Amino acid sequence: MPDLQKIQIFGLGYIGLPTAALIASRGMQVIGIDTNERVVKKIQSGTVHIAEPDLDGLVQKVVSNGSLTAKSKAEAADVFIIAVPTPIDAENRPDLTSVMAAAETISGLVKPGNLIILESTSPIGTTEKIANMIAERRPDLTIGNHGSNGRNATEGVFVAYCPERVLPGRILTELVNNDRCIGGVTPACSKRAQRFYKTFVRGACVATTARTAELVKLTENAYRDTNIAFANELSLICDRHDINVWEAIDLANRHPRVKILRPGPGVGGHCIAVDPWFIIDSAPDLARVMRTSREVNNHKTEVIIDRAVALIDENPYASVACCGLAFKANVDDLRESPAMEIASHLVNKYGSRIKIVEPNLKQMPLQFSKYGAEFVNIDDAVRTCEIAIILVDHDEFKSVPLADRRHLDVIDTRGIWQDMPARSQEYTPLPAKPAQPFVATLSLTPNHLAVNGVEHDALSSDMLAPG
Ligand code: SAJ
Repeated sequence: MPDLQKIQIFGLGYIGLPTAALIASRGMQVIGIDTNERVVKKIQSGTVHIAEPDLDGLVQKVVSNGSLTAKSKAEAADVFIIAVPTPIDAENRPDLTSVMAAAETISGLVKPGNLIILESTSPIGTTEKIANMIAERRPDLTIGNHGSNGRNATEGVFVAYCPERVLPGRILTELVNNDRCIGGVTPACSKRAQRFYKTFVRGACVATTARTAELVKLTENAYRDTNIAFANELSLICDRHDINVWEAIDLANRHPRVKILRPGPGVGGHCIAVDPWFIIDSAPDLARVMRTSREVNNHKTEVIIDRAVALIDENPYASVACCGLAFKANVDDLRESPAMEIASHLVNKYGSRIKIVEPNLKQMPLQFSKYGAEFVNIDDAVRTCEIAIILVDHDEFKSVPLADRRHLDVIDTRGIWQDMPARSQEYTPLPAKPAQPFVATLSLTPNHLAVNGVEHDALSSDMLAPG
């Protein structure tokens, strides 16, 4: 495709770098732009600054064959992709500084026929904002269509939103195989962007409007956040009633239309813990479930901190292993990680009593060593500690044999060591609030079950069999 040969990607992070490497591996010339000099140097040397399966080998290959180059300064290209961070500020409002800075740079370089794609998670209306900015800065260009004048028509500039939806840990596979949702600011923009994505995406590339695509991206993550909040809320309710939440969820999930997610120490990562705020900010009076879900998930982290503090205070001579810092299993990403928040709290309070285990990092964050915490591997942690707090379900933790950890008092926020003896079960039941008593009169005969006089179907031996 001669008009889409030189691709420039702004932002070489968790999405930009894998995308750049993948496109480069398909024979296009790719330039990656990053404002961080250290990142640029690292990629120039063919190495990577993030842990993601198979990314190191791919980057090494495309840098050494010259198809991917990392730079600090942008230049002309056929396609510009913006994959820079869109954080939230202290009031949970989207901060578009990096996106608009990239758009500003592009507005100085763009030529007729070029395609500009926003991939960063963004509030509704951002892609149109970029198109408007380019139209303002460059009155010589039309947006999303052809200029007039018949045979001498000049092509316009095409602007589209195409969110990434890849799962960290599976990025290179999902970049190719996931369906993409492509929202142009005009139908011609969607078409041009579709044509581009089809050169390296095997999934369907479905066209829509820019605003719809922006909302779809946010919706996917808000949906997941809400479902995790349900699991986290359920875990607290189970604790109050002294019911094993993992067992309750496994049993409920045997219903063909129920699929409860896993509770944990809260929700982390740069996406799910952040994106719902973009919707809430856009419609604060309407987004009630989404806001509550965010609050429930954040509250779960505080509950775990309180439980850990109570257990450590009860055992004043115990050493404590904080197992995991990443925001989820088998990645090295600490962004918005509830495990980091919990470990930081415990390190600040208990200093050298805390041992940090994070198999995906070569060293622990500096702030931990300042307080005397030690960085150890999981084997040393279970051997030398009396308490373990499981914060992340890394494979390395799951495979510790029961015999090696039987002596530990455990708070297992991920439910990975459910075979522990009863004394170190995950949850200390929460104090119960006075509740309305529920009184049921049961009468059960081999073929009849009646609750408060209402007859139910006969119980079969299948229904009573253990799971
Ligand atoms: N988590 C739970 N319980 C669960 C599932 C997840 O507590 O049952 C927690 C994880 O431990 C983690 C957080 O949620 O702290 C998020 O992890 P995740 O694996 O659900 O998602 P991310 O943040 O790695 O990636 C998400 C994905 N979005 C959806 O699944 C809807 C991914 O497809 C997106 O591309 C990505 O956000 C993104 O970049 O937006």
